[in-house]
Amino acid sequence: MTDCIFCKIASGILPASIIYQDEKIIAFDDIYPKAPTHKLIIPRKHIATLNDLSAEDKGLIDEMTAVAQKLAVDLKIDQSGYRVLINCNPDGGQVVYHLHLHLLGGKRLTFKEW
Ligand code: DGP
Repeated sequence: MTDCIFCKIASGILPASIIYQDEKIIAFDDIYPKAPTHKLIIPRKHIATLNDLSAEDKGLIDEMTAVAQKLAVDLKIDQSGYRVLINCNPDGGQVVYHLHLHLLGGKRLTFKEW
């Protein structure tokens, strides 16, 4: 997707503070952090929303949550706690239409983060 911000980050056209990458997944700092730790975990493949995840993407969410789990340990928020969430479409608060997990932690979270 040529005009997708997250595709541009995944392909290196746009800069980001990347903290993890493999052949399918990339993770980087959210530019507008809502918590002391706020990372985004995205597939390299352009998938607009959770609604667009198909059978051919089987296992992808598992891999993304496995990256969240690993980052929580690396960032030392696994024991204090964290939140992983996906916003879908306008009522879900989605702004960037490229599937992503938010990983939030480093403070006692409320539901005011969204
Ligand atoms: P959502 O509302 O779930 O679509 O969240 C999109 C997130 O993406 C939001 O927390 C801010 C972040 N974001 C938007 N543009 C950029 C960008 O250019 N770079 C980075 N690193 N994050 C971005």
